[in-house]
Amino acid sequence: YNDDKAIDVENYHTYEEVMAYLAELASTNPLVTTMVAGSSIEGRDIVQATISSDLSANKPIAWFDCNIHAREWITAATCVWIIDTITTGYGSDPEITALVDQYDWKFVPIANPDGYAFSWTNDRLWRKNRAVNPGSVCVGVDLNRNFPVGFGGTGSSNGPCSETFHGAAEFSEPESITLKNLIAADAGRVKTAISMHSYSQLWLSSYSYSSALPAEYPEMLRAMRAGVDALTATYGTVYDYGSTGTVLYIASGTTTDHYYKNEGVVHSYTIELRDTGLYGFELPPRLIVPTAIETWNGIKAFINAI
Ligand code: ING
Ligand code: ZN
Repeated sequence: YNDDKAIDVENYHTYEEVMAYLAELASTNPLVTTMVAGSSIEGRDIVQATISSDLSANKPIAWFDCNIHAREWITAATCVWIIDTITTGYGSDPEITALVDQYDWKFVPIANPDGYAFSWTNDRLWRKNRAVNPGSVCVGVDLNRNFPVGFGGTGSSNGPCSETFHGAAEFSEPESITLKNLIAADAGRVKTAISMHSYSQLWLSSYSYSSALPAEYPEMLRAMRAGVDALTATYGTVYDYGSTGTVLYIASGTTTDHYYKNEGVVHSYTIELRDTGLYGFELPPRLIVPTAIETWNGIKAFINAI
């Protein structure tokens, strides 16, 4: 790999390594700025990286949260790979140059730093954050059940020992407040907000808290189809797409419903990356680059379609 970089983007990296990569990028590449958007329960920085060719232009934004679930390592790896590809390609790759001239690109590569760190050191399959739950021996809140739309409803649990524990109240967790604040800070400019998850190979829209369909669903379907068609055209990886409540299952209190329903981001999606269960959350490193390439091809086609 390129020795000039703090990390090799074709491998998985610890929280500290990813943060070092982002810091180095911000200090060496004029397109990149980083900000500490918030702190986790255990005091780790939640960092947003922005790629912009002109911050003063207030362009529309393509926004991504990655690794809100600790064990879904392919999501941070894919977001880092995309950051690397955009920053490397700007000025030489015409399609990337056009996409950066048209949009500001913002990424929260590790939205759940404590859970991510814990999944490296203690439990590879940890999902939640690392909140201490009063009155329970069980740790952690499912951050993707801690948002307000349908909070506490179907597909979430009020038991702190559950993998889908919604927390004591909506926005009880600093990690979910941080994402909420980032989207709200760019209100009116966020053209698309995408939450990266794994695994299942799905491109999902609202609603997730019910099987009802949003008013803009035909437009969402058209955009998702454009993304999935280009993704699949890359290596033949099969994806399904549609509303979360009809394609996957009902889940209340999710990011995607919040960005759509409360922040007015029509093109709000969850992408469930590879695979369909052979390796599951423990996708081997050799599959990072193919996963990232096909996902990026899908995102490019999707964004050119909206
Ligand atoms: N899947 C998501 C989860 O939080 C999901 C599925 C997506 C639910 C979008 C709701 C909205 O359960 C994983 N793998 O985390
Ligand atoms: Zn997930």
